Amino acid sequence: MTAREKVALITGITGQDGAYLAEFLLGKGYVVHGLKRRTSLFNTDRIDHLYQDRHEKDVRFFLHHGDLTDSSSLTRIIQQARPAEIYNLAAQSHVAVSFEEPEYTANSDALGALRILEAIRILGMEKSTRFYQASTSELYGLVQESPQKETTPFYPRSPYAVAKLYAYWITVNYREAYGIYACNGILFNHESPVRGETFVTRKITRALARIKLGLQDCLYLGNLDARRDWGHARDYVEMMWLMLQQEQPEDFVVATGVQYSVRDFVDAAAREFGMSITWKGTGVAEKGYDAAGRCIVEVDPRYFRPTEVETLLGDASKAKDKLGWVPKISFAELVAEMAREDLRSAERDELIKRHGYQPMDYNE
Ligand code: NDP
Ligand code: GDR
Repeated sequence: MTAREKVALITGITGQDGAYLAEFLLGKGYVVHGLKRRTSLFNTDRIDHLYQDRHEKDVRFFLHHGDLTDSSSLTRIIQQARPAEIYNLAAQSHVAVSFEEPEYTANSDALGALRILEAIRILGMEKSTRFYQASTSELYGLVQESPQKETTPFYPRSPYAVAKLYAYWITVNYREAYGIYACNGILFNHESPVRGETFVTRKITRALARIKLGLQDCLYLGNLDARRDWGHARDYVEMMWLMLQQEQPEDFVVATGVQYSVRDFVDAAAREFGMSITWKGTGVAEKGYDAAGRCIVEVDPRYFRPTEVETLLGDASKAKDKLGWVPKISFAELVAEMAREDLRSAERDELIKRHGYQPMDYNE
């Protein structure tokens, strides 16, 4: 089968990675089916530019209502779409939220993967469908060696990571037990201008843009010392696809091999806005001041997690050696792109405000 005729199903298509992957696969000539949840407000902002009216000719992009917690919808959609590749990106993906909704997180993130693998089996598609599982560097949690690679032992530190650990192993088990072409991409943190607004990078670029334009006074953060290996989502979705194009299914770490702290990210983003931050105090009393001496960053213990992942650093040598993959977008370019896009949207809000309308800010 040529790539032109290939059909893919993406769960989590309305999320950050789903949007980038859908665009990438459509660019390769795929027919793309996406699973989206029913929500009371539209949740398709990130993929609206890909939408095609069903009445158009040669439609290659289809959305279906479904949910990872609902086997019937998953089985039906797989039966209808008969995808050659399934990318399971859907998840309750927020680590802090998983402490508040541990059971739902397990249901969607752990059992969701099982439900899809069972659907493949029930429909007799073991030999015709390849499966990608969105695994995560959070599996390493309390790290046992650094940098982390495919053979590094796991030590999950949140209900999210524990649920993803189940999904990781059920993917390996269905590969070994039933011969399904199933792989785990162990992806380290990856960001973009469409990153969810409550993940730390986007929270920072969005807040600093608004502070610069006088729309907000202060950015409240949790652990400034946490260290992450941050890449760009555009680079990482390419690896998801590459992993499904091999002869044999395997698991891969996807990372940049460079690590920064949350504080470093704040400094880098501030520089993009022409601001500089002076840090004073330590621990919960640490604060960041701008050149005019105004406090614009404060630590709020509300954002601390019951068990934290202090440091993650990936070694993606296997991806480089076997698939020739290396990230193309640097940390500096990532921060610059996110800052630029958030400044644009803050400028829109500022214009609206200047003309007498006060938009509500529901985001934290
Ligand atoms: P997002 O949170 O941006 O997107 C998650 C997607 O899953 C959204 O489309 C969301 O729908 C959907 N979803 C959530 N719950 C359900 C459910 N019960 N049924 C169906 N759909 C559901 O995540 P990312 O795009 O950043 O991440 C993609 C995947 O990769 C996730 O599984 C995440 O855990 C994993 N991952 C992410 C990393 C990262 O740094 N971004 C790193 C490693 C792994 P809606 O839009 O309606 O909320
Ligand atoms: P993470 O991403 O937990 O690594 O999970 P997040 O951006 O939420 O946190 C990164 C680190 O920053 C610290 N932090 C804060 N985090 C948030 N969200 N808000 C804050 O105010 C804040 N202040 C400090 C956190 O404590 C943490 O140490 C992401 C998700 O995309 C997962 O789905 C994915 O599996 C992993 O990345 C790899």
